[in-house]
Amino acid sequence: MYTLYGSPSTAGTAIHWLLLELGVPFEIAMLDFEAGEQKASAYLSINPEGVVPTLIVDGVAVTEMAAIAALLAERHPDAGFAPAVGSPERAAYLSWSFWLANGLQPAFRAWFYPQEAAGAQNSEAVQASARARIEAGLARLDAHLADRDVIVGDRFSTVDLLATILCRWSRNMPRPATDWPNLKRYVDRMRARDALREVHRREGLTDWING
Ligand SMILES: N[C@@H](CCC(=O)N[C@@H](CS)C(=O)NCC(=O)O)C(=O)O
Repeated sequence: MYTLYGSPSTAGTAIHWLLLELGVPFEIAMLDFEAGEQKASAYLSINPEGVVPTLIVDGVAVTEMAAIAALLAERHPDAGFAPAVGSPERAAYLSWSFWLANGLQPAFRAWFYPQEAAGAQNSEAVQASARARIEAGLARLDAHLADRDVIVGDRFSTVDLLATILCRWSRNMPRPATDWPNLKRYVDRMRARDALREVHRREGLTDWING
């Protein structure tokens, strides 16, 4: 039994979606961001950054969305959500996972929390730079997907899950991911997945999922 600490429409949604894809038993603790529950000392003791997601695995708190996704894929190899260690696709899997977590995701953090980088007075400049980084990242994904259905190899992996969630975060931006034609087709394929539709239902998210 896993316990996921999340909050609707956040990085926690990615792990919620993955748990549904895997069909494993889990319970979920939804934190109230309005009430600041993610910064309360009880939660900081399991996630010192005060962010979601955190997944409790065998009594141990695991943090970082991409790390949790890779760990779950590893713990449930029959699902085939990560290429096996030593397989030809493993390098691409690691590179894309780290790039999404370390390259693209921080740009979204800057877009949604622009005051963090240089104070509220510089939010506009931070958002402008975040937007440029996000659009460059989306263009890179779009080019990669020109002749492919998924990002790594020929089957769905946790890289697709991370990429799809980041694409979703762009939905209200000046240029959302669905503005790029290959990404639009890709996101539409992901939006047809039962577990992604189910996580929207469970988290009460009504926008984006139907295009
Ligand atoms: N690097 C972290 C970032 C997670 C993150 O930024 N989560 C956001 C929601 S998408 C959050 O918890 N924000 C609340 C806050 O910063 O107070 C991860 O990948 O898990």
